Amino acid sequence: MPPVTFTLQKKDRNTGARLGLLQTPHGTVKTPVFMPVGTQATVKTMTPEEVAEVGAEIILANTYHLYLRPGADVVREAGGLHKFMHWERPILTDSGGFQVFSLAGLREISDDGVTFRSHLDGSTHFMGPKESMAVQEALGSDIAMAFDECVAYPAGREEVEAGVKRTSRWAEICLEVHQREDQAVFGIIQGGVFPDLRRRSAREITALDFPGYGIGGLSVGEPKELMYSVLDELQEYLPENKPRYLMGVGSPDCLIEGVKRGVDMFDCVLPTRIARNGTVMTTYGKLVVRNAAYARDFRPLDPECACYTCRNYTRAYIRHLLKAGEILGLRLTTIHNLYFLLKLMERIRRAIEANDLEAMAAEFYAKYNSGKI
Ligand code: PRF
Ligand code: ZN
Repeated sequence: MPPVTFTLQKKDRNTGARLGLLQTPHGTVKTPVFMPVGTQATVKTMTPEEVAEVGAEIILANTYHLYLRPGADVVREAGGLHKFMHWERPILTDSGGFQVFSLAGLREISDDGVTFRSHLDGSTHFMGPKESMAVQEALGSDIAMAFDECVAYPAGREEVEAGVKRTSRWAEICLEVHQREDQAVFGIIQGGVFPDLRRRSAREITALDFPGYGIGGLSVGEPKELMYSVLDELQEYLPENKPRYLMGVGSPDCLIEGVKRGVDMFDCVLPTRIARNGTVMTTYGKLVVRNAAYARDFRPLDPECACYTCRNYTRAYIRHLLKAGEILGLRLTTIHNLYFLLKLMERIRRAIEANDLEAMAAEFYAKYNSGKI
């Protein structure tokens, strides 16, 4: 048996939405799924028990960060990432491709990989497909991502085409060198917003027959409508029986619109990052709980939320914690935001099951965009 299998359970009648099960060596994940980000082997501010408690079934960690610190060998010696961080559920690791390419000015790309400077101490490193696979094997994630080149937006056709070529070549190398039988490798499709390059990337990557496919190079600054049209166009080039993972996307509207266009997996720092800036997502839209307006607001963050934070604390108290620089404030907003997004995914899955996704989405948007916080 391959280490990771995807079972398509249901297709929505009216949209491209799908319901599925992703089976991994560390358990089964219901899709569509949102993966909280644990870049440095921790979902910032939360214990793994709390991450599970808010409903997460799988988390993401980053090869780039863990390679630099504490180092792949430390994690291997610990018995792998699951043991190291005390999270025994599924883990997906991103390959480092995106993170390394995000280091503007600190990198140099060749056909073999990327030479880059550490954001920690300025030391020089090289990472290509072989190195990325070796690190991800040491980490022991359930799903490793192929090493790709994510071209920034906007970019010219030539640059995007070069990225597609490298991404295809690197994908082959990733498969050639990958050894671990308890770890799956997902390919990544690039191609920017050029329909023919997307099609070419999809053809070349799917020809390699990965057990799942990342859709990279989106949500990098392009208008949302452009991202949606790329997703629309990609659908016919992606095999139905493999999971599709839209990388780095996690705002409520993009989750809903991505699911409608056949996406099964998402990850994003958004819920956890904005939480630490004092912004929370609620049924009635975003709320900046740091604002003075909430100093005497003794309601929960979201009166319709059943998370630990909303069951026990008020906006006024959380604002006070954030203003006072108290760590608990960051924990409480993070718990709420993750619970909120994971509940949204649960609602989406239930709606697909009931052939009711469009109505559910309309109802969600009507409240979320109402401004009646
Ligand atoms: N490639 C990889 N990781 C990613 C991306 C990508 O293109 C993105 C783009 N949104 C986020 N994370 N490997
Ligand atoms: Zn809540």
